[in-house]
Amino acid sequence: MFETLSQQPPDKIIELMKLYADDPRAEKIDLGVGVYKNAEGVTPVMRAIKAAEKRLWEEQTTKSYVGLTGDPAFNDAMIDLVLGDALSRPHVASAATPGGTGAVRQAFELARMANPGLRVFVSDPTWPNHLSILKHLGIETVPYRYFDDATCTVDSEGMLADLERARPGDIVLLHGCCHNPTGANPGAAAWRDIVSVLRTTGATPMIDLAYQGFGDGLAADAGPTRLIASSLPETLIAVSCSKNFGVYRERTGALMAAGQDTDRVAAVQDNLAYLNRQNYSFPPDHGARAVTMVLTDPELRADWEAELEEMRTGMLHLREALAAELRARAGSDRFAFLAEHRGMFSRLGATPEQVQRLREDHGVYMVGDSRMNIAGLNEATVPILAEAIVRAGV
Ligand code: PLP
Ligand code: TYF
Repeated sequence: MFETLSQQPPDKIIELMKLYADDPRAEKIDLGVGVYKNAEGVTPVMRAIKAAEKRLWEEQTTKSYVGLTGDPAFNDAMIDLVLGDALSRPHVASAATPGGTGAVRQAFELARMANPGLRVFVSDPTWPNHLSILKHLGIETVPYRYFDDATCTVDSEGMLADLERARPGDIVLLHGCCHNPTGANPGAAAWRDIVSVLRTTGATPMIDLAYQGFGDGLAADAGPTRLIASSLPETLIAVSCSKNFGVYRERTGALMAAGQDTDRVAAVQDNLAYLNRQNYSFPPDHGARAVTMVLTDPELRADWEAELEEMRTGMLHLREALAAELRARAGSDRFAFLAEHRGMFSRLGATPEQVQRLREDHGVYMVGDSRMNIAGLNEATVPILAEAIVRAGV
């Protein structure tokens, strides 16, 4: 029967990882896949996670099943991290999922169960896996304008005009902070306008929150999510712990549904358990348990927040350094947006040919749409990259 299967389109980011690994040049620079790296190019196990895992190893007496929506303490701790005081607990349903991707997938399935004819509005561009999962599920997507290529900022006017076309029963997918792949994010006023458009159209917001703490800080990065969830009748939130806890391969995340009507929230909670059961029954627990310990133990939490803050400010310094090097070498301010973007990524605005030239002539690896992972840089490689960008004619 397998003769009926055809080749699937490859994941461009994972393909680039292989290309980079096969390049023998010592001076190559990896700005491809979105994993955080320190100045030595290492993706570390965060200190607090390491301590929590040690404690888990010492104290854990069973690995028996937990529950279909995961450990209640994990869901409580994550709701507190993401939503703070924006909503009280009865207003939020939550289930642990295998990573943020698992949460995204479950959110789309839940929305499709609620409205089989739904459309999902996605930013142009968005994380390629959003589109690929939606296509796999047979859900119609509607792109909305997002990125202004000329200024490398959010095209708020275009975005709001396109979102006005959403209807009740549609989902509007938003990146809660640190937009992937552009690095450009709506400002406070634009977020308020987005809330107004969502309110008038009656569409349901779904927020993908994969980088809380990587942009302007833990609370600031959750601000738009809190505003939306407290202002509108229903909000879906897909949360990833991969980046901000550095637990990528443990597959740790949560899908939350916030709602003003607590009876409906209870019905959603039941459906989240149902969906987990259909897809993988019990979600992974190890990463979730370590995250819970970090969030609820004051010492571990303080250490985690301190390390996360070092990561965040380190990336901001790299942004500023790169923008300054480019200002000096290009003799213009046209790369100033790099210091304004937030999170791990920035879209440089290079053509596919320039991206190829950067890779082949200079050993600089970025995704084909010219998305760079800023965390792939260090003090020594910033001027090298700036020189390569100018030489490649960007
Ligand atoms: N959403 C976005 C926008 C991402 O960039 C990622 C990145 O990895 C994820 C979701 C989910 O990540 P994971 O499934 O590794 O938690
Ligand atoms: O965008 C990124 O690079 C990260 C990591 O199929 C990633 O989100 C890349 C590809 C993929 C899953 C995660």
